[in-house]
Amino acid sequence: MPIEKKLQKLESINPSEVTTCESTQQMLAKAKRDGVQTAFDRAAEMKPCPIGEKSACCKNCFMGPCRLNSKDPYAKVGVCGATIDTIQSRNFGRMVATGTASHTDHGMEMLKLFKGVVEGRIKDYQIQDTEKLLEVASEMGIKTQDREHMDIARDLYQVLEKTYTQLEGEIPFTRRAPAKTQEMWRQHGVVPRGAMREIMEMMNRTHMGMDQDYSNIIKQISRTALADGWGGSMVATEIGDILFGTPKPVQGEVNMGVLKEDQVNIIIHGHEPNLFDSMLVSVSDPALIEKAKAAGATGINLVGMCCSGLEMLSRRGVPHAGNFMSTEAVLVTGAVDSFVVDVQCIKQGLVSVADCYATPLFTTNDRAHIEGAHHVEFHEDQPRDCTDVIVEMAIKRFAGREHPVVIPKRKDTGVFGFSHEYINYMLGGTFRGSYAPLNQNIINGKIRGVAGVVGCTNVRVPQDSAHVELVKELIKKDVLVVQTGCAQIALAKAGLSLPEAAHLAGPGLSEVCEAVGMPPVLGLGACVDNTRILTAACNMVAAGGLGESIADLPVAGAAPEFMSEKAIAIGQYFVASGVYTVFGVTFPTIAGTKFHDLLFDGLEKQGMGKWGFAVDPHDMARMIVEHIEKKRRALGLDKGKERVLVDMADRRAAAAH
Ligand code: NFS
Repeated sequence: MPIEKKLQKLESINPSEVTTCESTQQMLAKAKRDGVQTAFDRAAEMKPCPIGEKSACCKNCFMGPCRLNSKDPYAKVGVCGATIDTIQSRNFGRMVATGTASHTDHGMEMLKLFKGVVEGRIKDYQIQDTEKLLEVASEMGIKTQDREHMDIARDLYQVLEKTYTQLEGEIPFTRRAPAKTQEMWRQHGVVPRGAMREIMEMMNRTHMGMDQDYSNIIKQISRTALADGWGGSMVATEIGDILFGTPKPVQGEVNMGVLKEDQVNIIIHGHEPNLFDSMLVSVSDPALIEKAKAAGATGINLVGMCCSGLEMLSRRGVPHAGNFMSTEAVLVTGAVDSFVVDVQCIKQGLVSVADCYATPLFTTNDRAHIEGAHHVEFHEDQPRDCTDVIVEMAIKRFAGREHPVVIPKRKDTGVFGFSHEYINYMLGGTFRGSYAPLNQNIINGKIRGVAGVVGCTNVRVPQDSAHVELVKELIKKDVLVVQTGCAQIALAKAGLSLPEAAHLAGPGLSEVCEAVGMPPVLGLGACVDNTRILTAACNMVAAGGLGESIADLPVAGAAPEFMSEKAIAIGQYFVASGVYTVFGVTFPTIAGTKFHDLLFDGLEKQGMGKWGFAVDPHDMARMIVEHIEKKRRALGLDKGKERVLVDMADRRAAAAH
């Protein structure tokens, strides 16, 4: 479609008001000149429905939909008699079921690939991290001594398959949690069986006429979410590490300035590392590089976006062009010669933007076609049948580039790839990997606690602003920040993913960062890698001195710009695991209702974590710091100064002798 035909009557958005990402601002201004519409324009025209926003609408049967939109949420009930608490909890449960389905389905695809590799059917991928294979296998009770790696891997497959299919009992990774956390789960009957079973039951219990007591529905909500965090997502991370390598710190470049005018630019956006890994092979093929040169390019430039990009930024240092709210804007550069997607977080609006700049948009996964996109299906047993075609099409588009190319200059550097294994090594040293030094620094108060700041960016918040403000505030208060997902790119663009950013932290945290040579903000990978935070929390409990369960730790989580149902599932598995979790933007319950109070208070009384909500990142930081201090007091750490503890300097001095 010619650009002139594109929307004439755009609601006038001011780029600097809707995003703090300079490159995105520049591209939105260009999009306006080009007459191209993006999600930012559509959001200005689309007011969120206030009833749906608060989950006060039930459309689970056709006697309705029923809207409980009176001032007093208890003034009305649905046609069947469903109360506001039933309606909100059912809606919340379905969001958690959907988010869990997304992560567990992704994890299952990784496991299917692993199966193909260990059975020898898939030849293009190998086990790249045998150390991790052995670790996870022995953790799962599989004998590893004097055995072939492939035999061990086959047994591991059998065990991990239960994450999905187990009809009774407890899924394998739940035994990773501290004993006291597991006990608390058992007491509430929320230890998950296989994810398929839990999602199925969640959907059934939210059907008309089923579970109609919010205090019972919440149990299935927690159980389903735990099947995500300690199930599907954890499998995706662990199998990803075994097949593609466990991340170690690597320097990488982020922002739109990673695109190159004189090269064939290919962007990969989505979630599954297999597609990206095979694309890396294709773009390194000398024959294809030759073809690109024959077309006048100096080379082929492969770049990631969103979680796919984070998988490869953390593992291989592949450049990253931006997060969720920049995916349309990057096409406006005119520099993208192929835009390739697989699953999740892919806006349908990308098709028309790509169309405006004659960029071919490829869908590659049978689970996610988009009307109007080119579908070239990716199969793991013949990956290059897909990836080579994409490279060839990109070269063709480069040769015939018909739009002027405008690439924002901004490019930032950061250090990424802090797996929980590496944190162990980094803080504990080569021969004595341990979380003890982290715990010691928390106990002595140099680090007050740890906060996970994660999740999406959302058009309803000036892009990146809440992430950056919140993280700056937290590190200033000596809270170590760990990150995953799109949040991580927001901070990398702000320059906080470098060890040099240590001076922005409070005196205690900056001292530790300088001693270790680490940034005050540690990027742990994609969104499924939130499970690295769970595992790190388990290690902190195991290292001692910070209580017996995850709920005892001085830690908290936040998703200040969330937008997806996956984020709700993640939030709930953190809460059910014992973590105070604060969301921004909006929250799908009505304050003052019984279900809302259960999420924001009652669950903590049951030994879990609880939800928090604040729009302003400074409020959010204050709530998190208060919570961390509350946990420190409960652990008796407020008297910390009198204790004699070994700090990093002492450890170094001791090591030198
Ligand atoms: Ni996670 Fe949000 Fe999507 Fe990744 Fe980005 S938007 S919930 S961070 S790409 S999943």
